[in-house]
Order: sequence, then C-alpha cells, then structure tokens
Amino acid sequence: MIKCNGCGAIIQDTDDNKPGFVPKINDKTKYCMRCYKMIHYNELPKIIATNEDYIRVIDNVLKKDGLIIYVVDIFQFKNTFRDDMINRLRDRNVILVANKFDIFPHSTVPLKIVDWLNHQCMSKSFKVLASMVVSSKNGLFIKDLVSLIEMFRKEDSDVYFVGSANVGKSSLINAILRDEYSIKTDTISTSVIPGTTLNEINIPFFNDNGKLVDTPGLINDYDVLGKLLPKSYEKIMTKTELKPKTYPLDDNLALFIGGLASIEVLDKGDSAAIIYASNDIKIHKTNTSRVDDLLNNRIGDVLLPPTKEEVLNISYETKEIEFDGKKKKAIWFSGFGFITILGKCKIKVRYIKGTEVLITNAII
Ligand SMILES: Nc1nc2c(ncn2[C@@H]2O[C@H](COP(=O)(O)OP(=O)(O)O)[C@@H](O)[C@H]2O)c(=O)[nH]1
Ligand SMILES: [Mg+2]
Repeated sequence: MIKCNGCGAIIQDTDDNKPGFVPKINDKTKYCMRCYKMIHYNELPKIIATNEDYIRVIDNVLKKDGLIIYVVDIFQFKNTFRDDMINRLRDRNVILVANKFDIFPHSTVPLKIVDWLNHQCMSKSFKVLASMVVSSKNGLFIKDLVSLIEMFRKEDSDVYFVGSANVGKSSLINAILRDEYSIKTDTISTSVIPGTTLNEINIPFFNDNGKLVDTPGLINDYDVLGKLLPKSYEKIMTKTELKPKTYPLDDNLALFIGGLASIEVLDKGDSAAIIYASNDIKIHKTNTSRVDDLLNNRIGDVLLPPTKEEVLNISYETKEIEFDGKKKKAIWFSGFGFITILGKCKIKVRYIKGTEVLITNAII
C-alpha cells in the first residue's frame, strides 16, 4: 500500500473518480494523478472530500497521544478558531499557532497578537501550552515553533497539525522541512482550494521515529468562499501585506468591501473604521442614499468581487450594531477580513446570507 505524498490518499489504479488514482502504479509512484497535476501544472483538483470524511480522520488522529499543533489563520481568526475544534482539543497538549502573519501590516507587534490569542483562549476556557504567530510563507518564527515542539513533545511520539481547511497546515510543515533540511520544493501539496488534503500524511522527522502528521481540515460552511467560484478565491485570499484603509465615520457614509459586505453609518458619534481586506477587493465609499441602486445594479462591476456570474447565487442580510467606544472592536467577516471600529457609533452591517459576522476586541 502506497499513500500519496500530496494528499495522503491510498494510491490505486482502478477508479479514476476516487481519491489516489494513477493510471499505473510503479516503484516510483509518489503522488496520485490529482496531486501530480496540482503540483506540476497548477490544475484544480476534481476530488474534494466532505467534512464527514475529515471528522473521521481527525477523530482518529486525536485518539493518539501526541503533541497537537492547532493551526489557525490569523486573518480568518474567527472562522478558524472554532468551537467544534476547540472542544475536540480540550485537555490535550496543544500549541496554538496563528499562521499567515506576513499578511498583517509590517508595524504589527507579534507579542501583542500573542497576548490577544491568549485572551481568546482564556475566554473559551481553552488551555494551551503556548500561543504564537508564524508565517509559513516567509519562514517567520518557524525556528521558534520547532524549538517549542522539541520542548513539549514526548519521546517517541508524533506531532499532529490540525485546523480548518486553508489555514496553511501543509504549508507550515513544508516550511519546517525547508527550514530544517533546506528542502527547496514543497513536499506536501498546498492549494487555495479548501479540502485538498484528504487523509493524514506522515512525515518522518525526529531521530526517535517521531513523525510530523498533516491532516485534512474542516471546511467552514459559513465561509464566503463557499458562495463564490474558485476563480475568485485568489482575489479574496490575501497574499501580500495588507494595506489597511481608514475612514472617519460621517453621517450617511456607506462603505462597500466589493460586493461582499458593507457598513452604513446610522449614528456617527466620534468614530472611524479601518478596513483590513485583500488589496484586490475594491473598497467603494458612497452615500447611504446610493446603496439600493448599487446593490441592484452595480454588483459585479463597481462592487467586485463577486462577479456577475456569482451574484446570481447571492443574497444579503443586515444587522445593526452599536459600539460604545470604550474598547477598539473588530467585526470579522467569514472568509475575507475584518473591520476595526474606533469610537462610539451605530452602524448597519450587510453581509452575504449564509456567512457569519462576529465581533471581538480588536486584534490590531
Ligand atoms: N500569505 C500567506 N499565505 C499562506 C501561508 N501559509 C499558507 N498560505 C496559503 O494558504 C493557502 C492554503 O494553504 P495550505 O497549506 O494548502 O492549507 P491547509 O489546507 O491548511 O493545508 C495556500 O494558498 C497557501 O499558499 C502564509 O504563511 N502566508
Ligand atoms: Mg493541507
């Protein structure tokens, strides 16, 4: 039995609609055809597993007694620090790792983010051995993570990387291998499409036979990606450092984050909003009197993404939220970013139906 190094599926040459297919197995077979194409030709995978498949794999992994690296996406914190995952991880040895720190503005102080992460854990009574930020993209703090792993791992045991789809678990393991062994090419396949790792993948790593184990991630049903087509994913998933945009909140101001969300000022107080979203999403500033016309006629051109094609499957919901101005707050949108609110105000938030809007103390 050979397992694909890319997605972990068992390699087989009998059914091309099932995971792990190759036309012919031989001694050199390392990847299934799907991962081979993903790695070499950037083709999109056809086989995507469901959350039921994932839960089975993850629960199986959690039966074993090893150090757990719970990876979250710092930019998608609210969707990736999930109750269903936290509840599975209670009373286990967990290091919380917030990946993609490279996306945050250069001036962000890592220790402040770590404080904030610890606070989020405390608010859920979730005990972790340590919290940290890393970037698997530029290698930031990867060495520190390896030191922590070496400190907390028990002899002969494995280290499990768990977390939602797309947080960068596979990229993180690749980054560790790059850092430790100077391996230049990626060992495990990574992708903007959620759900490309199908099974656990074992990477021998420690001298005592201990392994790094990559696992598939749960897909968040509320994620905005699920409402859009794959060609928009690259636009929405920030790849480069965020350039936050600040707007004083004036009476009747409306701000659209593409056609993905908007806020309208109902009572301005003395306040401002800072938008953190991919630089490829257009921010459109307008007057509340123009909102209906924009929503009816301009999504897919002025308000982009979504595209005209995607609009057909989207509707919106709104929520009025009041901020008392005592603490900086963050409004998190599932899948594409957050808005920090400073000061006292009342606003109407519009978001795509089926996605979530969640409020925390501001992360930055
Ligand atoms: N900007 C940035 N993107 C990352 C980082 N790590 C992973 N990604 C991207 O996030 C996407 C998902 O990564 P992947 O490793 O496949 O996530 P997994 O599903 O958790 O294994 C890919 O498009 C990666 O390029 C990071 O540190 N910074
Ligand atoms: Mg993966």
